[in-house]
Amino acid sequence: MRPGHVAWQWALVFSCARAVAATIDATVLTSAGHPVEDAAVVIEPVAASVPKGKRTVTIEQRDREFIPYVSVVETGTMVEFPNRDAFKHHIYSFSSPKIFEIKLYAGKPVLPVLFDKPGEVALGCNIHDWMEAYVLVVNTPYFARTNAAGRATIRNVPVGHYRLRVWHPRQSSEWTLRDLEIRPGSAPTKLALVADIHARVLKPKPPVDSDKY
Ligand SMILES: [Cu+2]
Repeated sequence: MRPGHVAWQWALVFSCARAVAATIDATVLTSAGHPVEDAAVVIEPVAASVPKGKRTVTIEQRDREFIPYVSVVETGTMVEFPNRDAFKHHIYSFSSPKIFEIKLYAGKPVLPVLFDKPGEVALGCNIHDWMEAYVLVVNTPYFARTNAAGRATIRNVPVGHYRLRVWHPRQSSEWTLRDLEIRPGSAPTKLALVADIHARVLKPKPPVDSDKY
């Protein structure tokens, strides 16, 4: 095939993708109007299945905390848990979508953990009681996590019918749900989403002692 032909094909694919996909610009607020950080904004197709991406994401153990506090991953994602501290962690989950533990380890565990079922997974550490983090496993590649201003941007969402969900570890009620229709267009779809969510409360941790606990 001539090189010029290939270039033309790619140009066509690119322009089509631009025409039939949209950007969602969501802001999550409490009912009192405060921005919510670390909320998952998830857009699930109602009917069509979407091609699965193969990804690996990282949840660090640093300064005796999990970073980040909330991760959103597509079903089938591998998660690595590198320990950046100078002492050991022993992390676990008892949540049914993914029950596992990585016993006392330093550095990077040999194998990443496969999150192969959708649902909510709470992480803890046997050594450090205050360590907590959450993994939300979803059947869609269209999601984002809100920043400190409560904003999350999801790009390249194809035109179609979706269910939009907002989730947070400290929500008072069930998922916030809304139907969403994505139409062709270049301007971002702006959504203001109000959810019954309490801000994260950092659990107190003792100073590092001589045993590097
Ligand atoms: Cu720990």
